[in-house]
Amino acid sequence: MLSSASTSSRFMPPQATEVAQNVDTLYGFLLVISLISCVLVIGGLIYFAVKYRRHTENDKTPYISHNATLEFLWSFIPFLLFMASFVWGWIVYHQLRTAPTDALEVMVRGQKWNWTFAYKNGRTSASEMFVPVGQNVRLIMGSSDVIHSFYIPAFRTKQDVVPGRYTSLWFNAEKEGDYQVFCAEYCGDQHSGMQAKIHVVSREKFEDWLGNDPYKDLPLVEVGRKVYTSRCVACHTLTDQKAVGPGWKGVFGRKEKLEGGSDITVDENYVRESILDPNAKVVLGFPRGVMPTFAGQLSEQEISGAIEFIKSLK
Ligand code: HEC
Ligand SMILES: [Cu+2]
Repeated sequence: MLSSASTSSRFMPPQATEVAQNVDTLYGFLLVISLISCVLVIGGLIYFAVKYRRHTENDKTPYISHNATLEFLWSFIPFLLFMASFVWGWIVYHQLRTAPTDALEVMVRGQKWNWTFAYKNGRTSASEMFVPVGQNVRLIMGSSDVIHSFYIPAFRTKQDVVPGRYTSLWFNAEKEGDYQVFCAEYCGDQHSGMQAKIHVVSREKFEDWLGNDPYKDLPLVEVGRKVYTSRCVACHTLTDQKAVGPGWKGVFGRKEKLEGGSDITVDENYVRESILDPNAKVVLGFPRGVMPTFAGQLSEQEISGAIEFIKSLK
């Protein structure tokens, strides 16, 4: 059988949880069984084709109706293998799906095109989350728009994130490190950019982070930069290049043409309204309803920060 060490280093992402090792071992088993079956079937096919090929004009193939022993073996051995894969798969699946009751719970929200996280003490973060090493963690996940899927390759676990209901997954990361999260359900233009990092750190580091105000001592414009890189970067550039939404360079103070024929000078009120009620005024040439509202998601400090940041992009 493939050793899990070699699978992880050569063909697979790192295994950061026990479940990941179990998934890989089962996967290795299936791979080896399939390989052996393939060799037996294709090898047998070639062997018999050569061995029983027509030698002379009047070759006679003996008539064989059946062979009870052989038929039993080629039914019963696969049956055992199928049952073994089923039971083994069921055990690993059960482990993958059943969260321990003592898990640290974190709320996760997917929205085009980023992930945000909320901890019980009120600490929130976007595009990255911190968890202590060796801790059972349960994510309770929802979507604000379309179906997304929270996928952590190194943990070998993935769960759809659906509007209108909560789904969950759990993990226990055994190794400190940064692990990549992908969205694994096509959710529009910037789907492939819908990523996050899970930082698995020591318990002290985690407690530090959890109690830490992420914007402490930061000037507003830097708060805005953080908001931008975690929440707006999927759709807005810092140049005058348009992406999904308008580029931000030089936008502040400019006269903006709107859908419907009117125009408006971009000031603090307009930016604030664009963040909280994006469809109130839609920039000419851009689709309505693509920018999600950030009402209830950004604090006043973050909104002011975003305004300052946009203002700074001359
Ligand atoms: C899913 C894509 C998307 C995300 C994410 C997004 N926006 Fe937008 N944004 C748009 C689109 C599309 C428009 C143009 C249509 C409109 O006005 O609603 C727009 C327009 C704007 C405008 C008006 C710009 C102008 O030229 O007049 C502002 C200001 C703005 N967004 C701010 C933000 C901020 C701040 C964030 C992050 C907190 C953000 N947006 C996140 C898509 C997005
Ligand atoms: Cu997505």
